[in-house]
Order: sequence, then C-alpha cells, then structure tokens
Amino acid sequence: MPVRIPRPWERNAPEATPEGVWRERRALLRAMGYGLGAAALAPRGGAAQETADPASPAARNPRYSLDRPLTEEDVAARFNIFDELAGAKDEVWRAAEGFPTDPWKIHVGGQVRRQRTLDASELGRLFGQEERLYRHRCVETWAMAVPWTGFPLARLVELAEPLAKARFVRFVSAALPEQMPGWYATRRVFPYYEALSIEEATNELAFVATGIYGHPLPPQHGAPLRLVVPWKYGFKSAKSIAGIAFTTERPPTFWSDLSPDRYDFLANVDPTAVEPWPQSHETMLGTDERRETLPFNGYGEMVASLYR
Ligand SMILES: Nc1nc2c(c(=O)[nH]1)N[C@H]1C(S)=C(S)[C@@H](COP(=O)(O)O)O[C@H]1N2
Ligand SMILES: [Mo]
Repeated sequence: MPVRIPRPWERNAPEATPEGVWRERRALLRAMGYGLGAAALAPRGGAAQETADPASPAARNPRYSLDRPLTEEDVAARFNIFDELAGAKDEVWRAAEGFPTDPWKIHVGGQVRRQRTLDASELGRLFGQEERLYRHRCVETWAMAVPWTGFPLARLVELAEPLAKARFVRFVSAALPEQMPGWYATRRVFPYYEALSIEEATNELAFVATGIYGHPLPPQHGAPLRLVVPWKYGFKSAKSIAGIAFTTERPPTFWSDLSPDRYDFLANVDPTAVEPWPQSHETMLGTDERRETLPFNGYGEMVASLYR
C-alpha cells in the first residue's frame, strides 16, 4: 500500500509555547533517566540554559567568526552533495522536496552505558542552541561560509555516556530508499556512514547543526540534524543522521571504503594534498572567488593538537 507523505505545509503542528517546551524538556529528561539539573546536561562552564523557545533565534557565538563574506543562502541551498537524493549538485534541492524529517528518531548505541532512542526535535531544546559562522570546504575544492544553528557534538557524546573503552564515534545517515531518489542510482551502497575519534568528536568545533541562516535545516543540507566538522573536508559531515554508535575499533567510512588510496580516515583540510584533487586553492560558491587553502581550513589553533 502506498504511504502518503504529508507535505511540509500540511504538517502545521502548533509551535510549542515556552512553558510547554519546558514541561516537555522535563518529561524528556525523566524519560531518559536523568533527574532535573543533571550535571551532564549543563552547558560547560555555566548555568543550565533555558533558551528553550524554538521561535526565538539562537544567539550568535562570537568565538566562531569569519575572514570572508557569508555565502548567499540560495546559493548554498541549491548546490549540495547528498548522493542518496541526487547525483547532480544542482538537483539535490529539488530531489529533497518533501523529504520526511519529522518525526525523526536517532538511535544511540554501541559502547555506551545503555542504548537510547532520541527524538531529533527534542535535542535542540534540550541542549540550547547557538549560531556559529563556519567555513565549509569540500574535497572537490569548492567552499562556502555559512551560519549554522545547533549545539556542540560534545553535548550529545556526554548524554550518550560512552564507556571508557569507546575510542570512536560512528554516524549513519538515514536509510529511506523510498524517499531518496538517488539510492539505487549508482554502485554505491547506502546508507552513508562516517566516523570520528572521540577526541575529534568532543573538540569544541565539532557541531551538530539543526538549522542554517536562522531557519531549520532544509533537507538538502541534512535535516533534521547533521554533523559539521569544519576543519575536515565536507564528506566527514554526515547528513540526516539516524544512528550514532560508539566503538572500540576504528569504524569503516563511506569514501575510504570506496577509494581507500584517496580518502584518509583523518582527512583534514590540507593545502599540500594532491589527491583526489590538488588542494592548494579553493573557489567560493556564488562569487567564484579563488582563495588559498588554509591548513585545517583555518582552524589549526583549535585542532592541530589532536594530530601531534
Ligand atoms: N548522507 C550524506 N551526507 C553527506 C554527503 C552525502 O552524499 N550523503 N555528502 C557530504 C559532502 S561530500 C559534503 S561536501 C557535504 C555538503 O553539505 P551541503 O550540501 O550542506 O553543503 O555533505 C556531506 N554529507
Ligand atoms: Mo564534499
């Protein structure tokens, strides 16, 4: 029987009031087995945030600023890589129309104290959201600069309570072949999968985006929730995450499996690299401005120590 997917404009769920959100948050904490005010949920170095109103824009965190103009929103929204949806970068946004992202469950398992299934829509409210301006660099040498809304991946790692022996975090994108027109279009076997070391995943820069340009993420950018790892090439930033697993061994990754001699697990932005494309320069989306590639995409101060 065909399943009819509601169009976004048919899903007019009323916005929760701040009070309603607060009550939901407490219910969620209880459901996850935390008492109120659990230390694991308090943002590092501060009192628990109560910026729970999803209608209010997330405050911009001034620590993450740019050396170049922002890419135009429409340009970023119409040039994407999301191969399960479409192979052509200028067709992804159209193929993404109606992609169902609500409700959305994320399974968290592997080497954790106990497995959990989380509701994507709750996480932003649970952790509080902030906006960060980040550079994004694809290994194909195009680049953009965009404002992401979301929360540090470290918050999600803390919530998951990984066991001491967990060394890596594995991310698996959604497996919805019926809603993904590119699923069977190539020899690639989906779902998409990526991984980080625990040290990378808990670095301050590693971010989970739920929005972009002050709006919820459109599906072509990886709604409802995607990774953003700005010192690495874009392929590390798995979109539309459905599963997270903690492992003791280094997990296989999508591009390293397809082309092991070209895609290194570490894959940091590196101007001296020549595979699969010479990496000395990048071209900004929209303006075609050509710029020199920065080591670690300009984030060396925050991440270079991970690789010494
Ligand atoms: N599930 C999934 N995630 C993915 C990809 C993909 O094809 N499938 N492409 C990656 C690549 S190569 C890049 S450069 C970024 C692009 O993100 P954007 O389209 O939001 O700019 O998404 C990454 N995440
Ligand atoms: Mo990419």
